[in-house]
Amino acid sequence: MSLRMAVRPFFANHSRIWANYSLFLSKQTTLTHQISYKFKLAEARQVLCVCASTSSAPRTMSFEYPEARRDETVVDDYHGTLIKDPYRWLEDPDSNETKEFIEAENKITRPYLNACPVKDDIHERLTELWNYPKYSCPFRRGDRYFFFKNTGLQNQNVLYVQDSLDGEARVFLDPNTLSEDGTIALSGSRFTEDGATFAYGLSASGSDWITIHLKDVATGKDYPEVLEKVKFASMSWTKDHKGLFYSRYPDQTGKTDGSETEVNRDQKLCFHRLNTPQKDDVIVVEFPEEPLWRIGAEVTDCGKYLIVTPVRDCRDNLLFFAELNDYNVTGKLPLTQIVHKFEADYEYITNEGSVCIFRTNKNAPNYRLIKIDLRHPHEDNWQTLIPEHPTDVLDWASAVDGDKLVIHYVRDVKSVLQLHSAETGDMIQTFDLPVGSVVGFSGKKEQTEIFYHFMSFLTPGVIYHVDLSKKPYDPTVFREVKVKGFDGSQYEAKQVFYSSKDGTKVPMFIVSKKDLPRDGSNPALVYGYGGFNINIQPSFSVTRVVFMQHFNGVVAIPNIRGGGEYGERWHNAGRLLNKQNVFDDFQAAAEYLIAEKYTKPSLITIQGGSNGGLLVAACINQRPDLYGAAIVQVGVLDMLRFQKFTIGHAWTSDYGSSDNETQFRNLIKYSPLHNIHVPDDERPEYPATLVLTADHDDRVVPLHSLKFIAALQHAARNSRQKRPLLARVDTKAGHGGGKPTTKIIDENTDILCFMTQALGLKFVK
Ligand code: X98
Repeated sequence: MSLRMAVRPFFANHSRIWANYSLFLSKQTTLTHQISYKFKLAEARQVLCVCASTSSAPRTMSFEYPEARRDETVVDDYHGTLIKDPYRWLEDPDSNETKEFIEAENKITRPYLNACPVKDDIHERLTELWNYPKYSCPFRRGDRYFFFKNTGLQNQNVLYVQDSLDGEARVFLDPNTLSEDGTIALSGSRFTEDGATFAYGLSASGSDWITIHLKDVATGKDYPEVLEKVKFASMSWTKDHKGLFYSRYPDQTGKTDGSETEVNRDQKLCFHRLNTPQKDDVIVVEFPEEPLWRIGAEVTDCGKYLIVTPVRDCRDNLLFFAELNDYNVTGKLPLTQIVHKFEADYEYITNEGSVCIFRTNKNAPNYRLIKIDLRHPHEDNWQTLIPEHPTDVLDWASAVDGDKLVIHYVRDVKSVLQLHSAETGDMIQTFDLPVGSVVGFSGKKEQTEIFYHFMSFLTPGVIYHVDLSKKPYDPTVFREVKVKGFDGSQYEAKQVFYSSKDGTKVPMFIVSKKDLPRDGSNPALVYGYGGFNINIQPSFSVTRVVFMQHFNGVVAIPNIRGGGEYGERWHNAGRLLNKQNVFDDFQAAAEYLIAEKYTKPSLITIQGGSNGGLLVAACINQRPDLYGAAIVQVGVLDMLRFQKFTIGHAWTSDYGSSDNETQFRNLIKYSPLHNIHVPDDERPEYPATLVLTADHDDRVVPLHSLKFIAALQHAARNSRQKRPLLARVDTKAGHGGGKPTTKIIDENTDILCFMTQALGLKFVK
């Protein structure tokens, strides 16, 4: 699985999109929060905060922050600098003290959100608009077609099967039947090439842990075995359709339900034979000297090789292959190493005989396709098939119709889709697209048709079909979804390029109703991510529609550095010692919106999740004057200790690590937890801030949010801070992937209510 798939399930507003639509970009593998300590409530200073009515005149409401115990004795020595960590105790998710802190936080947040006078209107409108059918691209496996559909408000998408494209669709797998509350989700799946067997991952409560189940497609019955301890898994079937390569972690003591914080180490690549117990599985690849590596693997299209791609962090992989002479795999596979250094990405696309096509950014920051002959794999023999484009990023490639490749480029953040020859690399044709994103694709080398799924800010979804057996290759609309109550013609989406602090031009999408006044009176929601080579392309979001339609809101999405919008250079310009550029770009976006009179500081909400949560939290520390409200979702907020929990160690490729002195000196400058100020005469108060996390977030463990809110509220307590600083801690939920629709709607209702309350917004019916 590629990393760019892996992160996608997070995004609050994008999570459904990726869950619904992006399952097929990478051959169906899923794409894309003791009472020894006392709450001294009586001692806590009363905080006055703004509570909105349906008019824009604010009302006030008072509440008290829980006082979290500060343990001043916890002090770490980082290269000679002593740093206190008074809320270290919040790192234990199981202690009563932590549980009581969470309860106390929810206890002040819930009444504040529930007091929003238009809460029911917001919830009702979100629910109404959400209730439209969502489809994935259909895809053929064996003699059957499959597709995912959500009728509108179903908690989880349902997988359907049909004998032909216009045949009757029957439910194949309905995850909604697996739990009462929709908290069991499908997470990763793979059919055998003949379509006879379906391997599928199930995750509970939003955790990254999955169990793999195997279903006989003809009968719909599951095989008896269940594969456990699986996380960050590649799944790839042998071409006899009986053996599955997958990665798993060793048994570990303690919980593995996603509420634990232990580092994930010692992943192994295993081989499972269908209809046998997991205990008989064999380890085929392991790197015992490298406990933090994850091991990706893919059986080649011809079935003769296994491509093995170990990853140390969140960029660059090594490259090995093994010959699969027969599929009687009984132990370690003899590997031939092709790439010896972590210095670039290599992603297998397809092969003909021993010649494989890879997508790589080696000597090509915008990516290129290369051919490697496994008989002579030395780099000197590699050939470029499609050279790096000077401006467009080669985002993904997929083999279709025998000798062709569908290539997805990102050009100035918009999708470009092309058909190329796999022999020569030459372009055959471009599939014209409006401004927007290709969010799903299906097609195979042995098939003569493709489907692709287009989406944009104002287009909920169009699926196109192209028959490659007939020239000209004209796309036809296979399916188009409409959202009742949403008329795209009343809105406009544009892209601007603004100057950041150092003069860098940064693209930004701005979406709003047409003809909004440009007098600084509109509320604005500015969303950013800025990391890990990830692109934030246009997508349809019901929550944003509600904000635009009922609050006359302006949605702004700056494509700040750290992302992959302009390839590896854009990523490099926003990582490690360059991370401050990411925050500068985001701040410059807000300044642009103010200068251009879209909005004003007191009406700006900034929002981001995960790495984007870090972004938002760093920005409220650095420029509290620039924003009225901040939504910090599942953020990485303790930059000195993130590497010590679950998969955090993998993020050092973007953040560096406090273990390294130079990197420590950089991290301490922006780490949200370590840069909180007491608002006083010189330092402005914080924007109203809502910090969101969940009990089964094992990607960014909740302790980040808990320590941050405790420290923020401590700073506010004896200060001129008036605006609310609150935390919302969800249960039976994780980083975002697989979140049931009811929970997504509830969360987005709370976010819009928080903004309404904190900024004194008016809901226009
Ligand atoms: C990760 O941490 C990616 C973690 N991750 C993997 C691999 N597979 C995954 C599958 C599902 C979910 C996460 C996965 O590393 C994997 C497996 C084998 C080989 C290679 C990869 N990411 C970062 C993240 O979530 C951003 C990019 C993906 N962050 C949260 C960064 C900061 C906050």
